[in-house]
Amino acid sequence: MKRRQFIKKASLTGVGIAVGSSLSSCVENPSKENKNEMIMTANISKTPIAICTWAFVAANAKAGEQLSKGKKALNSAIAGVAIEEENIKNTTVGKGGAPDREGNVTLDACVMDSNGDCGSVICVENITNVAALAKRVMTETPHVMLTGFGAEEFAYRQGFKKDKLLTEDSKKAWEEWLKSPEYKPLINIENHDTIGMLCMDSNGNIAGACTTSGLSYKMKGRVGDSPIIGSGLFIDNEIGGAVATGMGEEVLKTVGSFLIVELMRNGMSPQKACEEAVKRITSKNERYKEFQIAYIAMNTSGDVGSYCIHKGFTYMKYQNGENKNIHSDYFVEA
Ligand code: SD4
Repeated sequence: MKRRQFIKKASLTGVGIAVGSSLSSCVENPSKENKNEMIMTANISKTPIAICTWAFVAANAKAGEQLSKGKKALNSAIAGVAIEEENIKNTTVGKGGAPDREGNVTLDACVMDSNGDCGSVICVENITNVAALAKRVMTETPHVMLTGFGAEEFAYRQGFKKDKLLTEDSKKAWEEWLKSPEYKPLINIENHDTIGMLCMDSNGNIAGACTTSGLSYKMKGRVGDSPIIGSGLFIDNEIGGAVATGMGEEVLKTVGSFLIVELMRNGMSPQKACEEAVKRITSKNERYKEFQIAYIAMNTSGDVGSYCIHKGFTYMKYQNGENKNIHSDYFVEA
């Protein structure tokens, strides 16, 4: 099979909404959980950066605003992605997310902090802010992952409110799908809205969050890459971080985000590392024409890169008070 490769240069499209541009060097009070980190990084002052998958202008602006106020990277990322978790128009994240084939909305999320700690929740029903819940798993339990009912019960014990995630619109769309329920676990551009976010705070620390309702009309119990540390998200504060969106099964097979961080460790730029991770998939799976995968990455110098299989993926970058939507380079034109 002949493969044609079209690589386009990234271009900037319009500047998004303005957010607080004055960069504060102040940091949050050190708590028990971040004391060591604060001591290690006390003298470093960096320009905060937030990047996220897709054109989530408000979510990235929120993270940028938090970072500019001196908030830590992880809390800023969680505040940013919460905007999409609560956005009922987004049909692949949080409340309003498309359900599985049986009509249950089940959410997946993970977070990773600059000190290497992480938390994850899988297949959670009735809770909107699952990235915040993943952080509680990280800080309030001896574990990394909680699934299903266990995660939901833990959420209530932590004070999270029970919410109805299936909205009228997503119920109607599911009922429409049920009329001819052909299930193709393929993912296209319209079906993509998972938010993965990486933040670098004014201490130069990197953390991230990834949150999704997964594939629309997935099999009951299906889990993709998004809550899996190393696949949907990975951070190494000495190197950088990466997040993924797209066909989770393929990201899982290549442990995509971990791969990108390791490639950066070996000297690649974020851009080259994202390209290599996408090519690892396209060189092994002829069906890449039928699904989309996109990665974004950032290193400790604040360099950012992105690459995807199909033209059409964009990402947000906040820096110095500007919140831009950027077209990613891609592997194939269509
Ligand atoms: C998944 N990676 O569950 C997610 C889907 C996604 O935008 O990214 N949708 O496989």
